[in-house]
Amino acid sequence: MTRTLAAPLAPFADALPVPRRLVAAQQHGQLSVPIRAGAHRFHRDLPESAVWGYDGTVPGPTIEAERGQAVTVVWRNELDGTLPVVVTTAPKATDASGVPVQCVPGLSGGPPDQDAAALAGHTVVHLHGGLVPAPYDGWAENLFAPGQHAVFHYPMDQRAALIWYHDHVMGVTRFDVYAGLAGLWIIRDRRERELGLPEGPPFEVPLLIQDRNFGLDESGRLTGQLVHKTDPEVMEAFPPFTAVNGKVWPLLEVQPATYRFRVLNGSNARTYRLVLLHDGEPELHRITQIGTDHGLLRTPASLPPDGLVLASAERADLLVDFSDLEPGSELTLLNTAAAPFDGAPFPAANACSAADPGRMLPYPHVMRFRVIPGPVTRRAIPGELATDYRLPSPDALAGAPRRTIALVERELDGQPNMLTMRELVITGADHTGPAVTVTDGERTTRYRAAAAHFEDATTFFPVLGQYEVWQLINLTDDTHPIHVHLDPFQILSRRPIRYQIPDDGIEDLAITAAVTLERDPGDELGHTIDGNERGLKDTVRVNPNEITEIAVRFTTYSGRYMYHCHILEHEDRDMMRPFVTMPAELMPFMA
Ligand SMILES: [Cu+2]
Repeated sequence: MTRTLAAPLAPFADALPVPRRLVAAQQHGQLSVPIRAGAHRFHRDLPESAVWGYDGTVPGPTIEAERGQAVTVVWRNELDGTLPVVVTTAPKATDASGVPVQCVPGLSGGPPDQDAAALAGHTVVHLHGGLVPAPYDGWAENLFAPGQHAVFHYPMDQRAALIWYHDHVMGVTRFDVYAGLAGLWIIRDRRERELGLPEGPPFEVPLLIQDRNFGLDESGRLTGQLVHKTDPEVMEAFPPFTAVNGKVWPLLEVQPATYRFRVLNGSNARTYRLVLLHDGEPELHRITQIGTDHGLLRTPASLPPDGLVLASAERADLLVDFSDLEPGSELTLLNTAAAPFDGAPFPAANACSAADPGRMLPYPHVMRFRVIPGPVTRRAIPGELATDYRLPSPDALAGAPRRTIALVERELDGQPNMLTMRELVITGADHTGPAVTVTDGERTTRYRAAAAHFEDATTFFPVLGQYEVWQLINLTDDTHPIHVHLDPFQILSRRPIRYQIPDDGIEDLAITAAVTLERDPGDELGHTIDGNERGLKDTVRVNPNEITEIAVRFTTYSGRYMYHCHILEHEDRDMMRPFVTMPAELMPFMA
């Protein structure tokens, strides 16, 4: 296996673009965003790519809102033509030289998917991380066609955070987001301003990270054509080129100052583990994490020693100190996470040698920072950040409803495996059919599957105002970022498990598995909750050989929402389920 692949594009050649800011207060909270086909250049040496974008741009404009000031957006679908992405499954997983086909540009002999080529621009917009009434949450089946529009009201009655908006169409979210339909949304509030955090340019910079692949012409030159390529063994797309704010491997000139980076992994499937290198050595001490998915942590957190892990849809609010660096100093942000990500450790000290085409990480580059002359401004980091939340006490959770979800992989003949979920309910000893058993010391709990597919009947009816504990059991070999719409949650625990699944044990509802709360002998994961995860989250990584428990409380809005894996290829292949939040007074009347 080749250890390195020559990059067909020069790294760190383009300046990092910053998406246009759309400040809601300047428009009296009334925004109108056209959704359009456009052209976008992902790298100075690439021809323009046809894209779909909010306002025709990739990424869309960054919408900035104030807590407590509602924003209305008219999302106007002006898409014309068909999906500007060539979708293909290559006939083989590796090329003649043994390199995974997903690491190289072009179609690798795969036929263009004709159904994808025929997709017209039906869309629906989801504000990920938004505390939003159900009619405006972007239900995956409530589409608006080209020429139609949707008027969505966002109360913005939630704490300051970096959230984001993106397409959420049933079955094709992976193509629509890949075509460009994603943008950032920042909510600001008084607490952040009290802390004197950088706000706006030049010291607050959003970084939206997404991997992309492109076509090749007959002479082997890169075209700008966006290509979504999978292979017979890997159903997720792991494109080789990392774009930040729409540029492949960009460069940002920084003053010798403290910067605030608002980071989002907006990739379809790839998880990043980010390491900052200076002269070949990791310098993670320059980075302090102050916020996560739903805003400020209680106290600043160091990054985990291996680097900052962000799965699809996870966010990080970072302060990075460049103040001691001489002009001309260069620091490089690298990714050390191979794909598909399974949580396996990789020491930051080895980041220089993280390239691994065999594990679909041909180019670890993400971006580079170059220090330019300027006033030295170093910002003290407050010791206390948020004071408005705490982990629910054991008392508060004692009577909480518990819900159990198994993440499973179903093998299918002649097509890639399907990653789905099973909602499990406790069953009595008299239940004789297939069951999932979970053994914790002396106690064994038996479950049967109550739902397997998105369109199966709803089984989750959380009551507003009441804490619930959701238990996610991972019976697959990969890490899944599970996203719950509406209110944020907190991670309670990650516990190692070993399990056995008999042959053909994963059927629709006839699912059989024996889970034991013990470490598997081959398991090298820490199953820790990192300091930077001890905040308000809306997406949690559930690692292999692990049960992850979260505490969630829906507070404000009743209605039909979704939870799902945020690997878009999984979400589109049915790793998504509904839930309905209800006011307590209505529960006695539910049939
Ligand atoms: Cu998944």
